[in-house]
Amino acid sequence: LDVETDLRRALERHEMVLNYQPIVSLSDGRIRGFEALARWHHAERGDIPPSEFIPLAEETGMIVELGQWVLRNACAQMVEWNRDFTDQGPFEISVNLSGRQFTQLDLVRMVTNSLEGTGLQANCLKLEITESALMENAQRSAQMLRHLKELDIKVCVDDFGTGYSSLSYLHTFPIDTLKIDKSFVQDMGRNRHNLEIVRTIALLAQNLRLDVIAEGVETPEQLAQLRAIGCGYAQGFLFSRPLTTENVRRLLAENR
Ligand code: G
Ligand code: G
Ligand code: MN
Ligand code: NA
Repeated sequence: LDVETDLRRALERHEMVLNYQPIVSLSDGRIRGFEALARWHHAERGDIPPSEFIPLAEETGMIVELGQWVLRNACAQMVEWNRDFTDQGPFEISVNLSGRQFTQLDLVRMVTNSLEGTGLQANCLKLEITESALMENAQRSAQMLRHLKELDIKVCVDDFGTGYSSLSYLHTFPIDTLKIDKSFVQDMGRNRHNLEIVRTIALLAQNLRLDVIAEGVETPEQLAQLRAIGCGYAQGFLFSRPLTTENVRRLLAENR
């Protein structure tokens, strides 16, 4: 099976779609934005999860084309919702970048093209980069982040707490948001240690003037603990699973 051909065909045949998971402000319960999550409904093989096809796309180099498609589509979608739901927005759209995408030389141009091509306001776009991808080459990352920030977009460190950030780098990276990895959030109730880790990350974010999002929030108990800690934003099945575009539209229409 030729994965590269398969991936290319997936885009042409519209087998690839984006789902959107709401990110909620804990201060007022409003939707702050959405994370775009790629889904592959393969015609013969059924659903293939991103944990499988993203690494394949990286190996074959198809990640460049796929990433371009994701970014462009997510930006276009957000222009539409920000136009149709001015009562609730403007929303931010978070787009994941793999390590390989983040080191792509023409990333800045790709982002610029997506913004100009869709008309999305730059400060409505947030790129999510994992802590480990950022730390792979911290100096090069700092430089790439500076170029991205010149576009006036936002940057979120994904899966925070699972990599090895040196605090001195964190301080010099021009980032906007820390997203606390779900492994810590999901274990808060059972494991006192993880509750303290979440509290410490929230405090760190506060001191560095960064927004903080807890991901993987599934229970009202976790939500209560996050509120008590003073965590600003949350994302997880408790609020909503990743939704199809039709279901996001329905949700926003109901919220009016
Ligand atoms: O949605 P789900 O939990 O299955 O996502 C699994 C992983 O795939 C997550 O780490 C997520 O960041 C990643 N992922 C989902 N969509 C994209 C995408 O469009 N681009 C990249 N690079 N990663 C994605
Ligand atoms: O690595 P990244 O944070 O980009 O991945 C986000 C993934 O987390 C998505 O695949 C999404 O489906 C998943 N996710 C979102 N909310 C929850 C949740 O409450 N519980 C679990 N187990 N997974 C979640
Ligand atoms: Mn993410
Ligand atoms: Na994550």
